[in-house]
Amino acid sequence: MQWWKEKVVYQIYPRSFQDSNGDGFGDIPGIILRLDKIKALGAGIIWLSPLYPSPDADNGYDISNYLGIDPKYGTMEDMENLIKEASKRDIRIIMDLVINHTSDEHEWFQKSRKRDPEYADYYIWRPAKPDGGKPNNWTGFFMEDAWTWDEKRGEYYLHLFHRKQPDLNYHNPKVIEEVKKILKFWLDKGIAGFRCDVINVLYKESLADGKPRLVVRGLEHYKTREGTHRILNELRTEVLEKYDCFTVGESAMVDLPEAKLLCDANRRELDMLFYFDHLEVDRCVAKYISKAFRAKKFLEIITKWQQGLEWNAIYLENHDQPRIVSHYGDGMGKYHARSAKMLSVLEFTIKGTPYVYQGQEIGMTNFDFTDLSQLNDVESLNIDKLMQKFKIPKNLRWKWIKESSRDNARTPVQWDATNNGGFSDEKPWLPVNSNYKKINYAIQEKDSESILNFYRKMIEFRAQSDILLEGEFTPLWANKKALAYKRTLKERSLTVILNFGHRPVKCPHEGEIKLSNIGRVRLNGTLAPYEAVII
Ligand code: ISL
Repeated sequence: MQWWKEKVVYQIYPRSFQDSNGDGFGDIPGIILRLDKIKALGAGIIWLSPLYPSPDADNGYDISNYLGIDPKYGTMEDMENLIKEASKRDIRIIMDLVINHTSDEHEWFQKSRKRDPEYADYYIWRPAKPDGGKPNNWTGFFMEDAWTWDEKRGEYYLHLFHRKQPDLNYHNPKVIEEVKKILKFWLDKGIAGFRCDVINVLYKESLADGKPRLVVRGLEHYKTREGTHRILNELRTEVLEKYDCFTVGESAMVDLPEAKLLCDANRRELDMLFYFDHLEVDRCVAKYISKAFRAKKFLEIITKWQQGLEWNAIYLENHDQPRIVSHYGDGMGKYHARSAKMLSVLEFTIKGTPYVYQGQEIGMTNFDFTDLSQLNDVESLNIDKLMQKFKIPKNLRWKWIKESSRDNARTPVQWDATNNGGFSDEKPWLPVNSNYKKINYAIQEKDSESILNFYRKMIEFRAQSDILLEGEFTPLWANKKALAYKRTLKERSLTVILNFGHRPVKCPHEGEIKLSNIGRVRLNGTLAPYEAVII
């Protein structure tokens, strides 16, 4: 089994992880200070969200230099030190690779605007239509038009995200060569792989008008096209395979047939993929509007991906998603800890590489902001503007944004009960959730029954179980709020039963309990609220 299948990944969103120099921003020396905690959790890989120089139109996902470190996070020496310190603890590091777009402040874009012959075709430039209109009707992921006029060049450029994130032109072989240089640069520094941002939209096959859709109009012209498969194969065979590394792609609106192509080992493209289906069981209009959670539907989705792909990237949270305990758990309710533990049983008992997002292991909850003005997330701010156009009343807009905002996951990590949750001595860039005195690392480290200690136990349990690492996944049953599945290796199996609801449910199983989130020793026909058992 490849090493990246056995290990657990810990995602760090650097600006909210640990500030070491009192500027309100997390930084690399801060990460080094906390490495022992990640080790104690049992994670063996760290994924770092972008640390590259960036004007921060999208919190670092707009990169102005791929071969540098943004001074607010530290220096290249700090980065090298982090790789070394992590390695001492047997932890490997993967970087975020954001290559669909750069920042408009990247040197390439600056030269491209001026039609510098070397860079003129690095981006997707088009003249205005004869009537002055935009080149096509596409809209982007941040609910804006996908084209912006550039005065200097006298043309429109395409951006699927923010207007400060122009899309690179993958019809230009020079762009692919640049990406190879970036990969080599970091791999030579000892990086163990990449999380590849929106990787299935790189290649724009045509720029024809898109079919009518509310958001991302034009998607059918660039989602998982043949050109993208070709580029991924080229990067893999010419660069990545020469190193001991792996890739996890992040995909926009990918379906199973597309994912199968992207992850098929024989095609040599990606090693695994993040998709969103399983987090949208209770959402409609992508993720913005909520509906009831149905365990039956959830199990169907899990089963589809578990049985459809050889290997999955398992995650319940990241920097774009609400906190899982507030989403599928009981939030700050009386079952906060129990539901967080139940969700960890899910995460570590399905087949794939688990990704834990910073703070998930202590059950951090959604933010408790009270007003839109406190938000930073460009996506939330834009969706509010769009909803205003549709005359959606303010209280409803706030309700939906509160549930879906990416800032839910971006508040600083709650380390202890001191000022700013031990994250920083100064005012943090985004406020600390006011529940930090109740939910923090220091308290949970001392409490053997804490969520944190349960996570450690689950990670260890998975590491010791060949059934959980390699076994086949079979769904057993589900009703509105509870579900069960089995993992089988040869003649041995483990059955996992999870209750996602506030009420007890019938549980038709018998057997020796291997693990329980409420300390149960015997099954008696019912499962308690938010209970999880492995038998
Ligand atoms: O958040 C989303 C789905 O819940 C998305 O639409 C998200 O914007 C998309 O999945 C792409 O995300 C990635 O690329 C973006 C960046 O803003 C996100 O933070 C990143 O994870 C653009 O680089």
